[in-house]
Amino acid sequence: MSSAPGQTSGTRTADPVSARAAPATAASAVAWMHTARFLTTAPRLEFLPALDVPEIAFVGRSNAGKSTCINTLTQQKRLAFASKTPGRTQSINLFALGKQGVTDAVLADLPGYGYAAVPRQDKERWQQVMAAYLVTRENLRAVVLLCDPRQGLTQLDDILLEVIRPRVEQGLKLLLLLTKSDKLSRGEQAKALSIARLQAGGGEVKLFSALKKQGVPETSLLLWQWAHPATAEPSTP
Ligand SMILES: Nc1nc2c(ncn2[C@@H]2O[C@H](COP(=O)(O)OP(=O)(O)OP(=O)(O)O)[C@@H](O)[C@H]2O)c(=O)[nH]1
Ligand SMILES: [Mg+2]
Repeated sequence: MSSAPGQTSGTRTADPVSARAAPATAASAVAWMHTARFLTTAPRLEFLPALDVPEIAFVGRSNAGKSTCINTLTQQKRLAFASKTPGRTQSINLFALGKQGVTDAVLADLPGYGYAAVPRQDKERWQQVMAAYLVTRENLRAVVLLCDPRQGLTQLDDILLEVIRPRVEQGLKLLLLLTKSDKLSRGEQAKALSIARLQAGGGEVKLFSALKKQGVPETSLLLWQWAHPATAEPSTP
């Protein structure tokens, strides 16, 4: 990655008119996702640039599949760093979305939590950074909480849900994404969905597989709608 922490590559943000112009079909949402490009990386919260476009954060346990999910949604092999080794993502990485180079939303890939081999001090530091990000990030529009349904929600996932609950009550969108669904039978998928719906506290729940591309159009469309609330809502006569 060539950019120094806190540095952003040149970006124009969308005016409300161009944001309204995009059609809301799954196919166009998938094409929108494909426009993703690296924006910046921040080792600490204070290096994150203030932005005025909607931001969608990908959070979850280390190894849950956050970076892989971003690469799959954006159809780019190595936009986000994915790895078999938990703890691969160490900084907050932002990716800009929008056609013709006009940024109308941003995806944030966050380091995972709960990886046992990370020293306790680092873990606690990161949990504080994460909580601060989720509570204070002004343009945060949606949180995608990724969870491997074979493990279910962990204690740290529950804490995260508690941290964001006040913002969810005020309109922050939440998607609980059940990753690696290719590892589950159809019956196990249905069971995982119904358990997760009880846990999601009114948030959306979807199955996702990077391997089988399950959930890609649905998730893309949902994120597009959340990033363009004025356009996505049915117009009143
Ligand atoms: N079978 C299968 N494996 C997956 C899927 N998504 C991710 N993986 C694998 O899970 C491992 C972790 O994926 P990452 O995307 O790096 O996970 P992460 O949540 O970004 O991890 P951290 O950066 O450590 O927080 C990798 O070996 C991926 O190949 C999936 O849909 N199916
Ligand atoms: Mg990662």
